[in-house]
Amino acid sequence: MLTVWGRKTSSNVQALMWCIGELGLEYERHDVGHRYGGNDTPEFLAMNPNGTVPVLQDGIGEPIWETGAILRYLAARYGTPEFWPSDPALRVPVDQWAEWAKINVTLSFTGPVFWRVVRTAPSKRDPSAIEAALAKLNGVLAIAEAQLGRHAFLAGAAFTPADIQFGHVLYRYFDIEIVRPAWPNIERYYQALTQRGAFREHVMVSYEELRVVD
Ligand SMILES: N[C@@H](CCC(=O)N[C@@H](CS)C(=O)NCC(=O)O)C(=O)O
Repeated sequence: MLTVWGRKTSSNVQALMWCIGELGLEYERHDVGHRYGGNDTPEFLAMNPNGTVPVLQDGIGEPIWETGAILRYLAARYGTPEFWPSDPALRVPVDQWAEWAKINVTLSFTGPVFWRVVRTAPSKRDPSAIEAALAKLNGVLAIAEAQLGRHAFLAGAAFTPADIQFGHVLYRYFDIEIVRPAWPNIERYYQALTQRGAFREHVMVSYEELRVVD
């Protein structure tokens, strides 16, 4: 049994839960973080000194933090060779695109765009900052658009953790009120993700509890 600490509106928790769902693993999840609190207690900080979610514990094993590390742990322990190949030469594109998505897409979207649009009161929003952030994000998404023109999934023909690190922000990207260029390949890919049960259950989740209003 897996235990997850983290609220379901956290994008990183969503990535982890989507992975758990894809792998068909049993879990229990505790709402922690943001309005639920609980991530500044001595008990939580003993599990994760950063005070961030998610944290995963597999059975009575050591608690694990950093979503990328958790995904790799689950992939290695419970995934198929197609999901996360054991051959380093076959695995490296998966890790490469997963790292790329985490560092470029997530960091260019969540704070700079999503927070400025949803987690900022309308009267305090800064349209020029949002526009500049979208321009930067678009430069990164153009790389994904080209890659998805060549492959069904981000790292090739198979669904892998790279798709989780990239795809988990797409629900919010396509749902919030922003200007989006046409991305035919990303849109085709996103539509395919929305057909996956685990994506629908764990990623297509209301973010209204995060919204800041005037
Ligand atoms: N690099 C960490 C970042 C974790 C992180 O920043 N989590 C956010 C939620 S997405 C958090 O804990 N925020 C504080 C809170 O929810 O109270 C990871 O990938 O797991």
